[in-house]
Amino acid sequence: MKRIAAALLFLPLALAALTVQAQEVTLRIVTAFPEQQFYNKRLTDWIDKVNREGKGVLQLNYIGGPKAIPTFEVGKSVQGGVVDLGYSTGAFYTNVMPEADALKLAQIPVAQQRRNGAIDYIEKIWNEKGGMHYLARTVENTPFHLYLTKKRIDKPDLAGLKLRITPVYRDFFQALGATVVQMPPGEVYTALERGVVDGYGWPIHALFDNKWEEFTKFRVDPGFYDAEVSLIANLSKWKGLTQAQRDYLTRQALAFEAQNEFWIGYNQEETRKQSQAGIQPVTFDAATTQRYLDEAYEVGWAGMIKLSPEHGPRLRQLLGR
Ligand code: 173
Repeated sequence: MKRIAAALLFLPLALAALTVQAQEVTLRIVTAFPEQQFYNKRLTDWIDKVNREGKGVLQLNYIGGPKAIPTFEVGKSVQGGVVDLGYSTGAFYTNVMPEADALKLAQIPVAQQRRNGAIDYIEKIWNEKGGMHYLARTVENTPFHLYLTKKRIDKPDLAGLKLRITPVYRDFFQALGATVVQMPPGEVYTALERGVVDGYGWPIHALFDNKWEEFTKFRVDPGFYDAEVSLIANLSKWKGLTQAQRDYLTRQALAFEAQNEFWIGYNQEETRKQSQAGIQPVTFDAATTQRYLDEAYEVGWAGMIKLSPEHGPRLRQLLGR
């Protein structure tokens, strides 16, 4: 009897300890970008802040990059719940759903996408087709470019060139006559070193993170599309969080998203570094430049609508200008 009474005495304490634990959840997060890439510095700074301010509510456990989960598997891993959160661009998880690659085609800022219903529509697709919750976009204001290792071009004709791509650039570079080969960022250095490719698609920034300037002679201007990198979450995990945990993560993710003007200055700096490294811009006359850009979006949307007749047209309305 005495023992039971003693046990009962401690029951509330034990239960209280359990509830406190139940209120703090730890989520596992991976990045699709190579370990040394600057994107991950911004990501881990954000994770540190989330962990500092989220004691007793929510903590993030940074698993790392492609050494843990290969770049093109991050989306699948989030979808299947192997990890709880992913940091990736949509082009890396078209194996989950083709619509993932549509975010690059946005011509309005993400803040406006939240107001005009684009993000609600994206959330619905990501839920239904990806088993994901779309948390936040943390890269925008960043065009992609074509970079060349040896041969200069004087018009937008890529015949005879073999280019490294991801789904971001496939339709456009092929439409201009290139031969394309897909590879994750982590394999590009070796491909350049071995002369396997004559160039590659990549944003205006983060070339130095990967030391590709060693093999890069030309950057074709103008840039096209808008690079997107986002935080995505496994949907069942998300739904299993408490309201307070969801609110906390949403607030932190939106604060991260609100920092995207950072890229404007950063990209100017990176462009300057490229010229210092001897990377020469290749430009076309005004009419050709306009045609180049128009073609990028035309074939980009045509490709998206072909892959997703169901969602492509609506995405174009919501994300276009
Ligand atoms: O080129 C790429 O690897 C790619 O598709 C991408 C997309 C967004 C940001 C950085 C790279």
